[in-house]
Amino acid sequence: MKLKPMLSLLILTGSSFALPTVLEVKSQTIQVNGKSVQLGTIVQPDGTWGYYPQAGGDFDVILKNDLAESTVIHWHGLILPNQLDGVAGLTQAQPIAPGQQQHYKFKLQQTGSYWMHSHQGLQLQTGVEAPLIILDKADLKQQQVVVMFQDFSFKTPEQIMGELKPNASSTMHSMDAAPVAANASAPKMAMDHAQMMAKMGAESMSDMDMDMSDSAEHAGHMDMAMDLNDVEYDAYLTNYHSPDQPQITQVVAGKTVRLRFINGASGSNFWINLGKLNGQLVAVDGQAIKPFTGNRFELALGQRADVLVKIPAAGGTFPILGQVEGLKAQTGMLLTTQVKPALKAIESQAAVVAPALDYADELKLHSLKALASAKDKVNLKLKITGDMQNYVWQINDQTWPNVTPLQAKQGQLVSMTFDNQSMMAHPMHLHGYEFKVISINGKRINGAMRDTILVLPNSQVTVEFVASNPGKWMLHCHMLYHMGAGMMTYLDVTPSK
Ligand SMILES: [Cu+2]
Repeated sequence: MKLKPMLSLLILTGSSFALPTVLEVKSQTIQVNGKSVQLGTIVQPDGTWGYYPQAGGDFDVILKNDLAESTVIHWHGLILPNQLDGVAGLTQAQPIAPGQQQHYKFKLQQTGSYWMHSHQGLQLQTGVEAPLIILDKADLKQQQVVVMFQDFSFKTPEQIMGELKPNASSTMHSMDAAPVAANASAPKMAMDHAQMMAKMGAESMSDMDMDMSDSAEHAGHMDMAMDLNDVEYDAYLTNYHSPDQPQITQVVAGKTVRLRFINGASGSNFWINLGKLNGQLVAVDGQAIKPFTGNRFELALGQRADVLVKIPAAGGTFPILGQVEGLKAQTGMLLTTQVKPALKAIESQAAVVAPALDYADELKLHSLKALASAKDKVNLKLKITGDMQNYVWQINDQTWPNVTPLQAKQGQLVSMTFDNQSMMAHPMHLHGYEFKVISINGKRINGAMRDTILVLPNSQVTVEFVASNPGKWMLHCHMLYHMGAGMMTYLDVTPSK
C-alpha cells in the first residue's frame, strides 16, 4: 500500500467532468511487532489511501468490495443523503457482497477532516478505514499530513468480544443477553473505575492546563488501566505503522504543516502529544474553532483534530505521538527535515501513564459557527447505562436492535442530552449531522461543532442541531465493543410536508 502523507494538491484542479474516484476495500499485509499480519484498508487503484475531494464539488465514489466478506462503508461526519450513509439494515437493505460495488454521489456541503470506516459488525477492528479529507483552496498553502491512530490485536474482533462478553453469540447485535436492570451490580470493575474516577476527577478537572509529564500522581494510577480500556491491545499503530517502523514524512524547516489527526481506533482514546513542538488546534471533527495553542490535545474515538505546527528553522526530526489514556503505550510518526534521520523509531512506552480524558479541552473549544435557528424545539434524552459483568451497554434501557427510535421533525431544533449513568466514558456519534456542544454538566458553553462527543462517566452533555436532513440516522457509542453489545439506536427525522 502506498501512503500519500503529503496530499496530492493536483486534485484541486480537477474539472467537474471528472470520473468517479474508485475506492477499493481490500486486504493488505503489514508488519506489527515484527510479524506479518493481514489488515483491511480502503485505497484508490494507484495506492492512495482514502479520498480527498475538493470542497464545493461532488462526492463521487465507486466503492468496490475486494474483501472475501461483505462490507459497508460509512462516511463518518459527512452531511449526505440518508440512503448513502452506509448502514446495512437501516439506510440500505444489504451490505456490499464480495466482488460487488456501489456508487455514491452527492454535493459536498463541508470542508475539513472526516473519516471513512466499515460499519459492518466488528470489521472496523480489522483496519477497514481511511482518511476522508475535504480540501479547500486555503489548504494549498500548507503541507497536509494525515495522522490516524489505530489499535491492533493479534486476536480476531470476535475473540475479543467473546472475552468481554462470555455469553455472546458470534454475531454482532445479537439479542441473546437476558434483560438487565439499569446499573445492575457489576461489582469489581465498575467499583474500581468509580473509585479511580473519583480520585482522578478532582485533580484533572481542576487543572485546566494539565501537564501529564509533571504529575507523578498519574504514574501511581497503573491499576486504572484495565478500567479505562476494556481491551488489552498488542500494538497501537499510526497510519498502519507500528512504533518500531513508523511513517517518516519529509517536512520543510520554517514551514507550517497541517496535521490532520483521526482517532481510527476501535477501543482506545488518545492524547495527542506533539513532543518538542507546540501546535495550534484549529478544527475539531472537521469544524473550525477559535484556535488555541498547546502541546497535548484530547482525541476520543471517532474524533478528528486539525493542528498546525511550525517546523523550527533549525530543522530536525520531530515525533508526533498518540498516547492511550490510562496507559504508557503510545504510537506515532516522525516529521523530519533530514534526508537520513538519525531517529527511526517511536518509543512504544511513554515515561508515565496518561490520565483519563476529561472535559478540560472540550470546555476550551468554541465554534466559529452559530447554530441555525428554528421555530420549533424538541428535547431528547439519552440515558446511558452499562452492566460491565454481562457486558451490556444501553441507551434508554434498550439494546440494539430492539430499540424505539428517537423522533424529530424536519426543521425542528433538536436538543439532545446524553446522561451517562455508567462508569465508563462513551464517545457518542450521530450520523449525518453536525451538532453544537452547548452544555457540560449544566454549565452553558459556546462549544464546538462536532459529530462525536465524549461523554464522561456520571456526567451530562447537551448538544443542539437543526434537524434539516430527513432520514434514519444512527446514534451510537463509537467504542466498537459497546456498540457491538447494543449501545446503538437511531434518530428518525421525518420530512416536513
Ligand atoms: Cu461506550
